[in-house]
Amino acid sequence: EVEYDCIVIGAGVQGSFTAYQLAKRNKKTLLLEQFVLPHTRGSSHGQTRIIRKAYEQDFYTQMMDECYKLWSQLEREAGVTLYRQTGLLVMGPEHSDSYLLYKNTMERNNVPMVILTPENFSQHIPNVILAEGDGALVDINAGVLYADRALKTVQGQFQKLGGVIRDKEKVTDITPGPVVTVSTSAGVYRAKSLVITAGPWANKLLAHIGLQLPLEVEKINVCYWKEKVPGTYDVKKRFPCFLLTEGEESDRHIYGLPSNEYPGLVKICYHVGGETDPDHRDKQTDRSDIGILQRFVARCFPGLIPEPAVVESCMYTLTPDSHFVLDCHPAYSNIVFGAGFSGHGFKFGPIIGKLLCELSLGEVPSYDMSPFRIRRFQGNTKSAL
Ligand code: PYC
Repeated sequence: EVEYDCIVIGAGVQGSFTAYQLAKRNKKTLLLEQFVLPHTRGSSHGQTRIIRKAYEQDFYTQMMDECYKLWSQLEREAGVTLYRQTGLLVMGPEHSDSYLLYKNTMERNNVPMVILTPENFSQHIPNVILAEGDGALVDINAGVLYADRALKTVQGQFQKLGGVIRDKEKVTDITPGPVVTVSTSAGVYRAKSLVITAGPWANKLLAHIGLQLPLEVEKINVCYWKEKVPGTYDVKKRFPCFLLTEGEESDRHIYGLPSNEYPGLVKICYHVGGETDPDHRDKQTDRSDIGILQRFVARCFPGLIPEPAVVESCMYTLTPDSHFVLDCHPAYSNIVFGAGFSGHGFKFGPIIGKLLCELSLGEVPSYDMSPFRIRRFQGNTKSAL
């Protein structure tokens, strides 16, 4: 007997939104999670993430249009606040390829923005030093997503729609076929289709169905920096999130969020970590980024103590080009997977959920999927972030 229309493996942000979308379409759905929920072992925990339309590629900017609407639909449905507008400050060498790609993509797609000049910068963004030669612009509607709350909300809505979540059940085997059988540490389940959204465990799961993707798992140090005067960089004062665009120097892979989750502490992180095995991540701690961050904070954020006050960790699963993987198994079209969100996938959760739901139902997806298909790995790749 087939008990479910669909089984989703992995209850992080992408799996939870996929399960929710399936339940909205009246599909009987089981969402499996290997750990007790909520947990901090994957890539969807923590209180905040950045939401933005500022991107180098049109396809991400365009997907975010609908995605903002889906976030606010979920807020209305559940009666909670998940997004707070702060703006996103983008800084980078004014004539560099990466900075110009952000600026041009935003202009081309009519993303509301303000371009700052070295003369008016400190009026708009007090207590930040703009590096010599850097351009600066603000993606006005960008802001903060309340990540833990968002995950809890979408899982709650899924359950309200009749969806079943089973946590603390590790998948031990997958048998493909017109009916897919999934064995876990606690039971055996059968469904017409399967979605795998296992974050850093993607390749461990995909091995059961004979697939391996070019993914690298990294452990990122999530650093919080103390304000000398509490409130200087606070979300309540609309201090923006920020990111530095790509460039020659190693300190370009930096991003930050205003003080919010921990009052008086600003999150500023380096977007590159050390390679890790998600099952042994506690053993591996690469702190070579901390010095880069300290020098950046000392130079550009005079209102912060240049020593991290709290360091947490988060896992990134990177593809060679930093673009997501959203695709079907080449031999079994009823097995779909989302992986390799490369440290920038959280904000896309609602639209990824919709796309994986469409793929698993055999429908034509709402967006051009060519940037996300696995066949691109057969050719050359280029970085996205
Ligand atoms: O995608 O905006 C983003 C982001 C910020 C930090 C990590 N990812």
